[in-house]
Amino acid sequence: MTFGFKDKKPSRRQFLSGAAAVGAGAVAAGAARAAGPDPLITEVQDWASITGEGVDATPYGLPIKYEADVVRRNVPWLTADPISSINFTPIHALDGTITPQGCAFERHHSGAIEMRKRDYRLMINGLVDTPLVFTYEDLERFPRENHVYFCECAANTGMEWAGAQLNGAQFTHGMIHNMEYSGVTLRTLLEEAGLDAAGDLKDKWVYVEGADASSNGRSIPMEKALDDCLVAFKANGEALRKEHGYPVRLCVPGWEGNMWVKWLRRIEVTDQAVQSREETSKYTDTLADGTSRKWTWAMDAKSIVTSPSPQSPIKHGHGPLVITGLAWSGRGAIKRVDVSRDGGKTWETARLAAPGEKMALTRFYLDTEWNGEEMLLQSRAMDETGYVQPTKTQLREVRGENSIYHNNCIQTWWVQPNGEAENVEVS
Ligand SMILES: Nc1nc2c(c(=O)[nH]1)N[C@H]1C(S)=C(S)[C@@H](COP(=O)(O)O)O[C@H]1N2
Ligand SMILES: [Mo]
Repeated sequence: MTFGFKDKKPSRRQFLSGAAAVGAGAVAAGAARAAGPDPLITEVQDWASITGEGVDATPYGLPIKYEADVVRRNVPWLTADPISSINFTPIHALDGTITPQGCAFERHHSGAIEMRKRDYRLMINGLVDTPLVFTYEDLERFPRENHVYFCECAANTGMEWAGAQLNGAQFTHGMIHNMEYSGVTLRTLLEEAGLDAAGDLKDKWVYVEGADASSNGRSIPMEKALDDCLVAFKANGEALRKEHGYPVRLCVPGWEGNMWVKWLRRIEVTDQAVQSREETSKYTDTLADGTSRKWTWAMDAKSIVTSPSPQSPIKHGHGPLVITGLAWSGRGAIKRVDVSRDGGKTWETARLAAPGEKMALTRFYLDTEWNGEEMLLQSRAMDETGYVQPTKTQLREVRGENSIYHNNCIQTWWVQPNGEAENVEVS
């Protein structure tokens, strides 16, 4: 049985009461004051006249059709082909901190592959006492941990170096997601293989590699591998989606997304970095003098106002306004977020929805008033190391304009009197 509501066109009467409600909102804290009978209240609606769908209509639920625009989006001109490409999380439309897998950005170098759990093998080799191969079931028998971590592609905001470019938080800052992962620590698996053969662990590395055609491979210092890396097989409580590396991916908390190898197939203990393509010619920042920064793994503290923003304009009238956004740091927990409405001249400290957690997204709110004045909206994150998110000018002074990766500068949205917002740059 199918069941659908007719899309209701507002009657003239509704329109009038709706308009009156906007006026009332200006004085009465956003609550609509009754200005006449509202047919949505006084008339029996379709949804109260017939029954809804039964329990088995949707064995695995999808978002309601009215939210169909809250989806990942790609910018076709950025890459030559969608197989080796990226799309963006609709951060302008989400709230809280957890990213649903269904709209979490994807970055593939050779497309998202489909692998059965029974075909999954994970090899540990190199400088270990006993080279080992694990099946998926083997991994499930080690002690498990749960952690919420953000994963940010180093290229996030990379198009904005030269000037304001893409009009929406989804496109400027949407190469990020934040999920609760369940899995086994990399340390547990390395210790199972035994590290005596590696000798002094201080100068040792692990090389991690994916099973897809790109074999996306990265060298990770042993210290990080033994600290907090997680071999994950669940995200937000359910199996990883194929886009995110089903059945097993690596989480490298706080470090650039490229190191979070999906479809993880091999971990090799080595006595030097492999200097793979992904850690030399790619994911490296060229400075103004043509030299490159070496090993830029951690994602520096960053924040973004997700609403209001170009894709999330102010549609209500004057009066109460909730300004909200996200902050994160690859070097620890977020301690404070400030919001400016005048392009960085004055700042107000925002309310953190919950105390910042290490290497995870933090939601901030500024509960304020807006009466149609123009705003140059910015946010500025501070993390527990004392680091303060830089302005674009400060970042350019140090890094020049040849970079793509690791752009964590303060973003500006110009909010106009009609509530619409635009990506602009203030120096
Ligand atoms: N095997 C494999 N792992 C990979 C990639 C890939 O193409 N293949 N892309 C990397 C890059 S560049 C990023 S930013 C993250 C993106 O993870 P996501 O697709 O789950 O968002 O995965 C990383 N791991
Ligand atoms: Mo990436």
